[in-house]
Amino acid sequence: MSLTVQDRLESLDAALDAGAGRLPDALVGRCREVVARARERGGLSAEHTVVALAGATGSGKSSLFNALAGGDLAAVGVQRPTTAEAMAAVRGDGAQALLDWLGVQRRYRLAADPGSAGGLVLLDLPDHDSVVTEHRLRADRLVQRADLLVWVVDPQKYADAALHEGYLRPLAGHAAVVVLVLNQADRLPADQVRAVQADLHRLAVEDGLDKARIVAVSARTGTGIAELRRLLDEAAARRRAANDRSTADLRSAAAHVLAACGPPAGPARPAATDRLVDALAIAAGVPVVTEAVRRSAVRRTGARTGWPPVRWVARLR
Ligand SMILES: Nc1nc2c(ncn2[C@@H]2O[C@H](COP(=O)(O)OP(=O)(O)O)[C@@H](O)[C@H]2O)c(=O)[nH]1
Ligand SMILES: [Mg+2]
Repeated sequence: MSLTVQDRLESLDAALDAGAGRLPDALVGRCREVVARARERGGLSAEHTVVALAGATGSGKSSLFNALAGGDLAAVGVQRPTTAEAMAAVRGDGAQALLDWLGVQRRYRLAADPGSAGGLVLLDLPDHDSVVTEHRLRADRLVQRADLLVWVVDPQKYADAALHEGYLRPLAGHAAVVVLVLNQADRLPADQVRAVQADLHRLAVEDGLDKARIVAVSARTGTGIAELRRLLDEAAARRRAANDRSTADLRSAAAHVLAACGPPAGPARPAATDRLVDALAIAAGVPVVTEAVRRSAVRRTGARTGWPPVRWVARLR
């Protein structure tokens, strides 16, 4: 799909204008936020890839952060058992405005690595399941703003419903910018690591993240860390993750709007509806639109008109 992020966000914006007052307010509000975020990220460093280490309490995010950052941060360590505020390890100049937008104050510089191209902002997030609301909100904000999401899970909690239903399922269609890391692999024999990885893959498929990469690591022994670092370095070198994240967000938002519109109403469909659907088709990309229409058509079998507020359609005639 050759549509640019700019094409998509303008189309979605136009569709939201056309649908304002007729689409559910909460949906319009969420979609406006998606548009604003994509626009803001597009105005910030394209040289840097923002990688967030997200996950539950004790999964090992902070340990992984230190392992990935190498000796640079080892001296800093993590003073408290839980991470209250995000911390950034930054490679490459010119990330200040991006870090301000992310709202991350604790910043450390990573040594330049001659073997890796592309700027990197590696973030250690507070726990998404923290008992402290403020920590949770900080984590959520960064989950929304990061380019590439590394979800850190452990052998005990990898199947938690709170993770899959609350965080991974809403990221359906985002597989290009999601990596699932099974940490603490040292706690299992090798065959069980493979079994858990396979089960995690099964759950990821259910979450709509079929192609998300899965890596087994141990922050404690160092197993798999080089592979994970290589994966992140490759993403930084490609400089595509910010674009891919915004594209996935905009497609998903457009598909939700389209689903709220219902299926096409047939030959008598008014022109304004066509315009909105065209705008959404551009925002989402045709395959997503087709899929959304099909799903909503199934859900609304029997509905006589595709457009939710029949009143609105009537008013436009
Ligand atoms: N066995 C083992 N323990 C780990 C590993 N990674 C982290 N831990 C331990 O798990 C606990 C929580 O780690 P931490 O990095 O603070 O997790 P966070 O809450 O996700 O940031 C600490 O006691 C770590 O030493 C690992 O790969 N293997
Ligand atoms: Mg932590």
